[in-house]
Parts: sequence; C-alpha cells; structure tokens
Amino acid sequence: RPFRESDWKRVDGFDFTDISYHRYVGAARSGSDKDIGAVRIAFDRPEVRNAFRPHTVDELYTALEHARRSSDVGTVLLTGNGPSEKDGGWAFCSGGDQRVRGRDGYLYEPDDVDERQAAANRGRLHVLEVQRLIRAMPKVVVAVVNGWAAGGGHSLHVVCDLTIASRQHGTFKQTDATVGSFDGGYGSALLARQVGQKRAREIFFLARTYSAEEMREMGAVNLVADHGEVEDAAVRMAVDIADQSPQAIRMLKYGFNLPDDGMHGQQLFAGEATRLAYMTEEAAEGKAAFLDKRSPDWSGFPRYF
Ligand code: S0N
Repeated sequence: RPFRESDWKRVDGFDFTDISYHRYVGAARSGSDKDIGAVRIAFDRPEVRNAFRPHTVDELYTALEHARRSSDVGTVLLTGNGPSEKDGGWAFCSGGDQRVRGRDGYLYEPDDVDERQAAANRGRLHVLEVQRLIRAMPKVVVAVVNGWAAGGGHSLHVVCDLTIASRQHGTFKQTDATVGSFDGGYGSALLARQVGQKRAREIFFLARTYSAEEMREMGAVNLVADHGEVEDAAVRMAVDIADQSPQAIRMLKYGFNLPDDGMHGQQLFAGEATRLAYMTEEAAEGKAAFLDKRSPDWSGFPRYF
C-alpha cells in the first residue's frame, strides 16, 4: 500500500469522519534529517471511490485551511485512502457523491445543520471554494492519484500544483458531462492550459478513460510511480520543496497563477510583494514619518532602473 502509516502522525485537534489528516514524521525515509513540513490529507470514503458529500468538502476545507495557516508546512499531499474493502478498488476521488445530489445541488444531511442553514446551503458547490483555496494557498499542493480521479475529483487534481499518479491504478476520467454537471472553471480551463484545447475538449466531451502514463504524456501528470511507491515519490518531492526558499515558492506559485487568475491572481501576487516591501527600510520610513507627523524622507532610497 502507498500509505506508510508509521511515517505519519495524525494532526491533533480534529475529529474528521470523511478525511484523514496527517503530518510527516518519517525523517529517516525521506533521506532528510530536517522536518520537511509535509502534511497528508486523504479522502476516506473508499467504499464510494472517495466521492465527496458536502460534509467531506467541509472537512477538506478545514484541513487545507489549517495547513495554509501552519507556518511550518510547505507541502500538502492530497490523496485518497484505500483500497475499498468491498472490491479492492483504489480511488483518489470520484467527485460529488451522486447519492446526495438533489435538483438544486448537493444536499446537506438533515442532522448536519438546522433546516434554515440547510436551505441556505442548497445549490452551493462549495468544492469550488476548495479549488480556490488550493489555488491561493502559498504552499505546494501535490495530488497523489492512487486510483480513480473522476468528475470533481479529476478537477481537484487539475487544480493542484503537481500530480503524481500510480502506474497501476492511477486512472483519469472526466465524467461531469455524463452525469449532467460541468466544471466550466478551473477543471476545464486550467486543464486546457495543461494538455491543450483539443485534448481538454476530448477529455470532457468523450468522457474516456486515460491511464497515468497517457496523462503524463499529455502534460497533466508530472510523475508516474509504481503503486506501492507513489506516496514515497510524493514525499521526495516534499523534501526537494523544503530545500527551496519559502518566499521564492510563494512568489513563483502566484506568478504561475497570475495570467489565469485575473485580478484575484494579481491581488495575491501583489500581497506578497507588499509583505516584502514592509520588510524594507524604505517602507519603515513611510510609517515612521506618518507617526512622527513629518514628511517622509525618501532621499536615501534609490529609484531603481
Ligand atoms: C469512478 C468510477 C469510474 C469507478 O468505476 P468502478 O471502479 O467500476 O467502480 P464502481 O463500481 O462504479 O463504484 C464503486 C462504488 O462506488 C460508488 N461510487 C463511485 N463514484 C461515486 C460517486 N461519485 N457518488 C456516489 N457513489 C459513487 C458506486 O456507486 C459503487 O457503489 P456500489 O458498490 O454500492 O454500487 C465510477 O464509479 C464513476 O463513474 N463514478 C461516478 C463519477 C462521477 O460521475 N462523479 C460525479 C461528477 N460530478 C461531480 O463531481 C460534481 C461536479 C462538481 O462538483 C462541480 C460542479 C461545478 C463546478 C465544478 C465542479 C467540480 O467538478 O469540481
């Protein structure tokens, strides 16, 4: 199995039912004596190929947000637990749980929230909020596709920064149109950036099945590894990521996003630039001048060319 449980410690403070959330502690196997700052978030509904219900998405968002706010986390591995005890099948994620899809969106289970809140939740495709969080978090998110990536699960892998797939079980199929749904945002547009327009349209319009190797050749998968080693390969990526400057990773991720993310992308990139600027003497002079009730003295600061 790809998941070496002894290398991971469950993150305290959460009572998740639909996902698992671990922190990497297997320094020896990673070949690094440092904390590599990696966490593993996994769908934990293997009996339905790790389909997500609204509650799953809430938990996924909570874990991702925790990882985003953890200043010692640099890499997030997103994967699926398995195999299914029923038939041994492996899945990364098979998208929205069709059993709880109503006419106006995915249904919250009655005991999840009160009636009024349930009404407000209807029609809310909050997996899109997860997509935006993955896109906006200044960490590297790696999809570890250990089985089926279908429908909204396919879109999640597309949104991740990197994808590693199992040679034997990593299987890709965009079923959105088959069940009358469609990701007209990142799931399709970003896919077209990765594999080209004709291929992306083929993937959505024909809903065919593709192997990990086929997806790698198309440009949507970075690395194909043997099934039992797919998470080790992801950890080795986390080791390499930990060797890079966190500031550089942030600027690069937002730089890569910028052409496709419009003003939201610009805002994220500019926010990081502002954070850097605050660290300069020049910005400190602006603040000091305001507090001293004097005009700022910019004379000591060059106007770069
Ligand atoms: C994944 C598939 C291809 C695997 O086939 P396989 O190996 O033959 O297994 P099955 O026998 O089909 O499945 C095993 C058991 O798991 C249940 N199951 C599988 N997937 C789901 C699912 N998505 N929901 C509920 N149950 C599921 C099976 O029913 C079976 O159970 P039993 O044993 O009890 O019969 C194959 O399973 C498959 O095609 N699955 C469905 C994939 C799918 O169509 N997903 C939904 C697509 N739509 C979305 O994800 C929503 C899109 C969305 O959220 C969105 C909307 C707007 C904008 C963006 C998005 C976005 O995409 O993010």
